[in-house]
Amino acid sequence: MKIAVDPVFERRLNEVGDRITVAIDQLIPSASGPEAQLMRAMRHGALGRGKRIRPFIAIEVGRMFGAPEKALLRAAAAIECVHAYSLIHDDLPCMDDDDIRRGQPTVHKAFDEATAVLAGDALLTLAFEIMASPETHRDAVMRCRLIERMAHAAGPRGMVGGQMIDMRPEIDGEDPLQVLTRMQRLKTGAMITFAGEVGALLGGAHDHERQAVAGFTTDLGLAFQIVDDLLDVEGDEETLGKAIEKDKDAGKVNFVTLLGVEGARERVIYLAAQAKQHLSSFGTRASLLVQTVDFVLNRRH
Ligand code: GRG
Repeated sequence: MKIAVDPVFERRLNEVGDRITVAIDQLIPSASGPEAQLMRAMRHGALGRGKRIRPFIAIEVGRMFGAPEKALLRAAAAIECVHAYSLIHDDLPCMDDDDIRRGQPTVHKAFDEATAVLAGDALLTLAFEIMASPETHRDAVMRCRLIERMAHAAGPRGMVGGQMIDMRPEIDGEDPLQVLTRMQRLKTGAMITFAGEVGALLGGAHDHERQAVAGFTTDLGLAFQIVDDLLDVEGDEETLGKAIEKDKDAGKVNFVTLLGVEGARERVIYLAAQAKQHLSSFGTRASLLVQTVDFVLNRRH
């Protein structure tokens, strides 16, 4: 499964990641009063060493269709704020109860639980404020579209719905692989798919182009989750920046427990090839996105 990741791709991913970090830092308000702790907790949760893969997808899909850079950067920053919120809440004792995230104490450990809940809430609402601002796009119809799609991807029919299934899978009588695939599609897949959609919408892509991008992000999202499950058994905690064997310890079903390590690897390779196939009609314009697939396959954190 090892494919060398192009250094040009890595430099581009790092560049985008740095720009997103700076943008979010500037978008989180500064405060000196009693609410200053909230802003510190938001920065702690959002500015750590994340891969910024969702913003990268949004920006690179957008560039492929000639979308305006400022709109892309702000919308991508909003996506990363939603992601950061989800990680903060996912780490809480009432959910996954994790102490380490991105190689540093989780927000409720560095601060306290109430602050972590509020920091997550504030990042989520900040994301909508960013998307709704005329600074992101002058056309109100486009802004409404982005807001509606983001709410859909993050909400009950997307990430939050998937998290609920993850907490109470109720597999009785159903095919566990089907339940798991649906859960993943909502919990992890919806925001990855939304990232591609943002680039396509802001770039004015045609319907058939948007469908190709959606096919790519759907397969990539599933591959991403299966790799996450493989890293849970094969990764090391220091590189991952979080605890491993969490699913095993919690007695949870995941793609590796259902398919086995080899079966999971085969599934990832199949999905990766399919994800690349969706991009074939874009030719060399999609080469960075094609390399994103290899990056996801090779990721160690
Ligand atoms: C609590 C509302 C709510 C939702 C939680 C996305 C999510 C839903 C939880 C994240 C927990 C998790 C480990 C999910 C599996 C895959 C995944 C999304 C990993 C984290 O994303 P990365 O690898 O993280 O992109 P970085 O740190 O690189 O940004």
